[in-house]
Amino acid sequence: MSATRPGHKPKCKRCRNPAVVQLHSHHTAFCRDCFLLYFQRQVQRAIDGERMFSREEPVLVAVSGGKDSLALWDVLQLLGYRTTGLHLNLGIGAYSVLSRTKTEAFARERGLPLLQVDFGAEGHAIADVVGLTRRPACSACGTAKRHHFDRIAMEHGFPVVATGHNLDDEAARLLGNVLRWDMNYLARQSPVLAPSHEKFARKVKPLFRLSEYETAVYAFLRRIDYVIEECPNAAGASQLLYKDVLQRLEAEMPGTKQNFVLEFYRRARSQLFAGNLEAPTTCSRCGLPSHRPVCRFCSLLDEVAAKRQGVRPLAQTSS
Ligand code: Q46
Ligand code: ZN
Repeated sequence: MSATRPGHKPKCKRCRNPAVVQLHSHHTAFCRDCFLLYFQRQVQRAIDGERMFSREEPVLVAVSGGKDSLALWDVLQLLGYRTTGLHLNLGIGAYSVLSRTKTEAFARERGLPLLQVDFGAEGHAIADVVGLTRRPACSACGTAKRHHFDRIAMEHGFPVVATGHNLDDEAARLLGNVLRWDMNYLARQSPVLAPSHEKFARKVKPLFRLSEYETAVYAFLRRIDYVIEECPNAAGASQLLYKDVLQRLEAEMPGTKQNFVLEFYRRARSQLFAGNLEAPTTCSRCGLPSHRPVCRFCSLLDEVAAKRQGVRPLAQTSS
């Protein structure tokens, strides 16, 4: 962090009014209005620079009720895009109840359309799946989320699904992938995942240039009421450790996270993986994209059904 002289009140770099936020990684400071403008411009730059979507395309925004996804929905609306929210009620106790309440209130207050999927009603509440299969919660949750993003996008005619992943999420994910040298995941880590299958929506991350701190400031300044509590399953997740390590590096060397992620996208990724992505085929059960004959989600449902009946699953779940 850069030191501020005692009694020195930072000024907005744009308009010279008193600043309310300092961004050390950009060596700058902004007042409220100029920060909101900066935030919008960063999102617009991400959308245009990565050709995420056009103004004509309807965008399905995955909204959890947390600050990032609600900030994303808010800024896309302000920028004039055609958005519909998609909330997945994961079935993780009080956390899911609160997440749904905040998401519904956000949509209602702004008159925005919201689609919902209830994992409990679909027979795979995450708490039940974990209890039955002993799978790590986040692995089951991620599999089910990806399935429903594609299913809802396809059923409702959305060519693109936007998620609220920010720079810190991308940096933590990149660090994890590099530490394991997971070439498959590295190849798929991108601000835009283009459809490689007719039933595969384009996945985009318009907040990838903005840090978690910046989205928190945006949500605060825009008075967005979001779920502050983390998912109880996030505690102890390696992602949090990676974020902590990266934050310590960032504190000593502002701009580290930005360089790490943006240079990976700008230079390293294309050189390492040009044309190397294996296209998925089709799951024989649900008809959605899959890299195996029966997709991970259908295998998960098999496993849950088998455990409920006390028999072995038909499709193996490991790949
Ligand atoms: S919601 Fe699901 Fe996260 Fe909770 S169970 Fe893990 S993946 S931590 S973004
Ligand atoms: Zn399937």
